[in-house]
Amino acid sequence: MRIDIISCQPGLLEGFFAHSIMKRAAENGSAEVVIHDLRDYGLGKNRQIDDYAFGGGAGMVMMIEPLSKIIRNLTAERQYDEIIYMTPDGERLNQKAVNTLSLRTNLMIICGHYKGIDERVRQLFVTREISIGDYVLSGGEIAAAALADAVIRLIPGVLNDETSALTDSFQDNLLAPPVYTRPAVFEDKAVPEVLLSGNEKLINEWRLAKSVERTEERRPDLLQ
Ligand code: 6GU
Repeated sequence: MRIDIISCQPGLLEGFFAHSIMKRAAENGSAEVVIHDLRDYGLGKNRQIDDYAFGGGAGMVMMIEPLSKIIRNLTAERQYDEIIYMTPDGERLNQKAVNTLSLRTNLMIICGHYKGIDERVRQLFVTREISIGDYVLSGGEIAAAALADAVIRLIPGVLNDETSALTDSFQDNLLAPPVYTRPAVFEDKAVPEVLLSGNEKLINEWRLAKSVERTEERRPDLLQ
Protein backbone atom coordinates (compact mmCIF):
# COMPACT_ATOMS: atom_id res chain seq x y z
CA MET A 1 0.00 0.00 0.00
CA ARG A 2 1.05 3.56 -0.67
CA ILE A 3 -0.37 6.52 1.24
CA ASP A 4 0.31 10.09 0.08
CA ILE A 5 -0.45 12.72 2.69
CA ILE A 6 -0.76 16.38 1.73
CA SER A 7 -0.10 18.77 4.60
CA CYS A 8 0.98 22.33 5.25
CA GLN A 9 2.66 21.14 8.47
CA PRO A 10 4.57 18.05 7.31
CA GLY A 11 6.79 18.17 10.40
CA LEU A 12 3.83 17.07 12.51
CA LEU A 13 3.61 13.85 10.51
CA GLU A 14 7.25 13.02 9.83
CA GLY A 15 8.12 12.11 13.41
CA PHE A 16 5.06 9.93 13.74
CA PHE A 17 5.82 7.77 10.72
CA ALA A 18 9.50 7.47 11.67
CA HIS A 19 8.64 5.39 14.74
CA SER A 20 7.65 1.92 15.91
CA ILE A 21 5.07 0.01 13.93
CA MET A 22 4.81 2.65 11.21
CA LYS A 23 8.56 2.51 10.74
CA ARG A 24 8.53 -1.28 10.51
CA ALA A 25 5.75 -1.13 7.90
CA ALA A 26 7.89 1.19 5.79
CA GLU A 27 11.03 -0.92 6.23
CA ASN A 28 9.44 -4.22 5.26
CA GLY A 29 7.65 -2.67 2.29
CA SER A 30 4.11 -3.19 3.60
CA ALA A 31 3.22 0.48 3.51
CA GLU A 32 4.95 3.44 1.98
CA VAL A 33 3.86 6.78 3.43
CA VAL A 34 4.89 9.84 1.41
CA ILE A 35 4.35 13.21 3.04
CA HIS A 36 4.01 16.23 0.75
CA ASP A 37 4.50 19.82 1.86
CA LEU A 38 1.64 21.83 0.36
CA ARG A 39 3.79 24.95 0.63
CA ASP A 40 5.96 23.61 -2.18
CA TYR A 41 2.93 24.23 -4.39
CA GLY A 42 2.07 27.64 -2.92
CA LEU A 43 1.56 30.73 -5.05
CA GLY A 44 4.21 33.39 -5.58
CA LYS A 45 7.37 34.06 -3.69
CA ASN A 46 5.52 33.79 -0.38
CA ARG A 47 4.31 30.34 -1.43
CA GLN A 48 0.80 31.34 -0.42
CA ILE A 49 -1.60 28.49 0.33
CA ASP A 50 -4.51 30.23 2.07
CA ASP A 51 -6.59 33.37 1.68
CA TYR A 52 -9.55 35.22 3.22
CA ALA A 53 -12.98 33.64 2.83
CA PHE A 54 -15.29 35.17 0.26
CA GLY A 55 -18.23 36.66 2.10
CA GLY A 56 -16.09 37.51 5.11
CA GLY A 57 -15.89 35.92 8.53
CA ALA A 58 -13.01 34.82 10.70
CA GLY A 59 -10.42 32.35 9.48
CA MET A 60 -8.51 31.58 6.34
CA VAL A 61 -9.43 29.11 3.64
CA MET A 62 -6.95 26.85 1.87
CA MET A 63 -6.82 27.87 -1.79
CA ILE A 64 -7.71 25.63 -4.68
CA GLU A 65 -4.63 26.21 -6.90
CA PRO A 66 -1.92 24.67 -4.69
CA LEU A 67 -4.15 21.73 -3.79
CA SER A 68 -5.27 21.07 -7.37
CA LYS A 69 -1.67 21.26 -8.57
CA ILE A 70 -0.38 18.62 -6.18
CA ILE A 71 -3.46 16.39 -6.53
CA ARG A 72 -3.13 16.45 -10.33
CA ASN A 73 0.60 15.72 -10.11
CA LEU A 74 -0.08 12.69 -7.97
CA THR A 75 -3.06 11.36 -9.90
CA ALA A 76 -1.01 11.61 -13.11
CA GLU A 77 1.41 9.11 -11.61
CA ARG A 78 -0.96 6.49 -10.24
CA GLN A 79 -4.58 5.55 -9.80
CA TYR A 80 -5.88 6.39 -6.31
CA ASP A 81 -8.52 4.19 -4.74
CA GLU A 82 -9.63 7.08 -2.54
CA ILE A 83 -8.79 10.76 -2.19
CA ILE A 84 -9.66 11.38 1.42
CA TYR A 85 -10.18 14.78 3.04
CA MET A 86 -9.84 14.77 6.81
CA THR A 87 -12.58 17.01 8.19
CA PRO A 88 -14.78 17.14 11.28
CA ASP A 89 -17.87 17.17 9.02
CA GLY A 90 -16.91 13.89 7.33
CA GLU A 91 -18.22 10.37 8.05
CA ARG A 92 -17.11 9.26 11.51
CA LEU A 93 -14.28 6.71 11.26
CA ASN A 94 -14.88 3.22 12.63
CA GLN A 95 -13.16 -0.17 12.44
CA LYS A 96 -15.32 -1.34 9.53
CA ALA A 97 -14.18 1.58 7.36
CA VAL A 98 -10.58 0.99 8.48
CA ASN A 99 -10.79 -2.69 7.52
CA THR A 100 -12.05 -1.77 4.04
CA LEU A 101 -9.38 0.88 3.50
CA SER A 102 -6.63 -1.55 4.55
CA LEU A 103 -7.40 -3.58 1.39
CA ARG A 104 -6.69 -0.64 -0.95
CA THR A 105 -3.49 -0.02 -2.92
CA ASN A 106 -3.15 3.78 -3.17
CA LEU A 107 -4.68 6.30 -0.81
CA MET A 108 -4.32 10.07 -0.83
CA ILE A 109 -5.08 11.99 2.35
CA ILE A 110 -5.55 15.77 2.46
CA CYS A 111 -5.08 17.54 5.81
CA GLY A 112 -7.09 20.70 6.22
CA HIS A 113 -6.21 23.71 8.34
CA TYR A 114 -7.77 27.02 9.31
CA LYS A 115 -11.41 27.16 8.22
CA GLY A 116 -10.92 24.30 5.79
CA ILE A 117 -10.33 23.95 2.07
CA ASP A 118 -12.09 25.65 -0.83
CA GLU A 119 -15.32 23.73 -1.40
CA ARG A 120 -14.41 23.20 -5.06
CA VAL A 121 -11.49 20.95 -4.08
CA ARG A 122 -14.01 18.71 -2.40
CA GLN A 123 -16.30 18.73 -5.42
CA LEU A 124 -13.58 18.17 -8.00
CA PHE A 125 -11.19 15.73 -6.36
CA VAL A 126 -12.23 14.33 -2.99
CA THR A 127 -13.89 10.89 -3.01
CA ARG A 128 -14.34 10.49 0.72
CA GLU A 129 -14.47 12.75 3.78
CA ILE A 130 -13.52 11.33 7.15
CA SER A 131 -13.71 12.62 10.74
CA ILE A 132 -12.12 10.87 13.71
CA GLY A 133 -14.75 12.02 16.21
CA ASP A 134 -17.06 14.75 17.37
CA TYR A 135 -14.52 17.32 18.52
CA VAL A 136 -12.37 19.79 16.61
CA LEU A 137 -8.60 19.52 16.10
CA SER A 138 -6.54 22.46 14.89
CA GLY A 139 -5.55 20.58 11.78
CA GLY A 140 -6.11 17.32 9.94
CA GLU A 141 -2.61 15.94 10.64
CA ILE A 142 -3.41 14.12 13.87
CA ALA A 143 -6.54 12.72 12.26
CA ALA A 144 -4.56 11.62 9.18
CA ALA A 145 -1.96 9.97 11.41
CA ALA A 146 -4.72 8.16 13.31
CA LEU A 147 -6.32 6.95 10.10
CA ALA A 148 -3.03 5.81 8.55
CA ASP A 149 -1.99 4.01 11.76
CA ALA A 150 -5.31 2.19 12.05
CA VAL A 151 -5.14 1.11 8.39
CA ILE A 152 -1.45 0.18 8.18
CA ARG A 153 -1.44 -2.02 11.28
CA LEU A 154 -3.98 -4.30 9.57
CA ILE A 155 -1.72 -5.04 6.60
CA PRO A 156 -0.38 -8.60 6.93
CA GLY A 157 3.21 -8.59 8.14
CA VAL A 158 3.05 -5.24 9.91
CA LEU A 159 2.25 -6.51 13.39
CA ASN A 160 4.62 -9.02 14.98
CA ASP A 161 1.87 -11.37 16.05
CA GLU A 162 -0.44 -11.32 13.09
CA THR A 163 -3.35 -12.68 15.01
CA SER A 164 -3.32 -9.77 17.41
CA ALA A 165 -5.24 -7.44 15.08
CA LEU A 166 -7.97 -10.06 14.90
CA THR A 167 -8.53 -9.83 18.65
CA ASP A 168 -8.60 -6.03 18.76
CA SER A 169 -11.49 -4.18 20.28
CA PHE A 170 -14.18 -3.46 17.65
CA GLN A 171 -13.41 -6.46 15.46
CA ASP A 172 -16.68 -8.44 15.82
CA ASN A 173 -18.25 -5.29 17.33
CA LEU A 174 -16.93 -6.30 20.75
CA LEU A 175 -14.51 -4.53 23.06
CA ALA A 176 -11.39 -6.50 23.97
CA PRO A 177 -11.38 -8.53 27.22
CA PRO A 178 -9.11 -7.62 30.17
CA VAL A 179 -5.50 -8.81 29.96
CA TYR A 180 -2.95 -9.65 32.68
CA THR A 181 0.73 -10.44 32.97
CA ARG A 182 3.09 -11.36 35.80
CA PRO A 183 2.95 -11.30 38.76
CA ALA A 184 -0.05 -13.61 39.27
CA VAL A 185 -0.72 -11.84 42.56
CA PHE A 186 -0.09 -8.14 43.20
CA GLU A 187 -0.83 -7.07 46.77
CA ASP A 188 -4.38 -8.41 47.27
CA LYS A 189 -5.17 -8.56 43.53
CA ALA A 190 -4.98 -11.98 41.90
CA VAL A 191 -5.24 -12.75 38.21
CA PRO A 192 -8.47 -14.65 37.33
CA GLU A 193 -7.76 -18.34 37.98
CA VAL A 194 -8.98 -19.55 34.60
CA LEU A 195 -6.13 -17.69 32.84
CA LEU A 196 -3.61 -19.80 34.78
CA SER A 197 -5.43 -23.07 34.05
CA GLY A 198 -3.80 -23.80 30.70
CA ASN A 199 -7.24 -24.84 29.39
CA GLU A 200 -7.50 -23.01 26.09
CA LYS A 201 -11.20 -23.73 25.60
CA LEU A 202 -12.12 -22.39 29.04
CA ILE A 203 -9.87 -19.37 28.52
CA ASN A 204 -11.48 -18.51 25.18
CA GLU A 205 -14.95 -18.86 26.73
CA TRP A 206 -13.94 -16.59 29.60
CA ARG A 207 -12.50 -13.99 27.22
CA LEU A 208 -15.62 -13.96 25.07
CA ALA A 209 -17.85 -13.62 28.15
CA LYS A 210 -15.73 -10.72 29.43
CA SER A 211 -15.80 -9.06 26.00
CA VAL A 212 -19.58 -9.22 25.91
CA GLU A 213 -19.87 -8.03 29.53
CA ARG A 214 -17.54 -5.10 28.92
CA THR A 215 -19.33 -4.13 25.71
CA GLU A 216 -22.74 -4.27 27.43
CA GLU A 217 -21.43 -2.04 30.21
CA ARG A 218 -19.45 0.49 28.20
CA ARG A 219 -20.67 0.47 24.61
CA PRO A 220 -24.13 -1.09 24.37
CA ASP A 221 -24.54 0.76 21.05
CA LEU A 222 -22.06 -1.71 19.48
CA LEU A 223 -24.37 -4.64 20.24
CA GLN A 224 -27.35 -3.22 18.34
CL1 6GU B 1 -10.50 14.83 10.38
N1 6GU B 1 -9.98 17.22 11.33
C1 6GU B 1 -10.07 18.16 12.29
N2 6GU B 1 -9.48 19.34 12.08
N3 6GU B 1 -10.69 17.98 13.44
C2 6GU B 1 -11.25 16.78 13.63
C3 6GU B 1 -11.20 15.77 12.69
C4 6GU B 1 -10.55 16.03 11.52
N4 6GU B 1 -11.86 14.71 13.17
C5 6GU B 1 -12.30 15.08 14.36
N5 6GU B 1 -11.93 16.32 14.64
